[in-house]
Amino acid sequence: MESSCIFCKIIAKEIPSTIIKENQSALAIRDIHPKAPTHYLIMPKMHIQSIFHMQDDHQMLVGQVISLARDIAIETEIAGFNLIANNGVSAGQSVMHMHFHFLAGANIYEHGLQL
Ligand code: DGP
Repeated sequence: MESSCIFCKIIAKEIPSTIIKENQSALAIRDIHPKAPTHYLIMPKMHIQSIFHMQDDHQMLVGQVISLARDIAIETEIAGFNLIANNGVSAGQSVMHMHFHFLAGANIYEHGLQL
């Protein structure tokens, strides 16, 4: 736990959030400023700043983050979803605790972005 990290405080239940689902290593909450009809944040419970800071022995942990996204998609019968991680301020990261934006219910490619 990083005492100055807002997501660590959410994980510790010191700050309220709407919890969607969790597993041993990961937590999914509703984004406070949703950008899609379904917008969740899926994060490791351990404080890792971003993918830049991921070490090889975090691979299982990050796998469990992605597994949580899969479980939510299957259990809620979502037809499709995007999983996006902003890494670094220049890529739009504002909360320095690794997280994936789980987006569903709208096509994120309707405004020019092409991947
Ligand atoms: P990013 O910009 O990729 O670091 O995304 C951070 C996201 O976190 C942004 O979509 C808003 C969300 N967020 C920030 N503070 C809180 C909070 O206190 N609670 C919740 N549920 N979401 C938050």
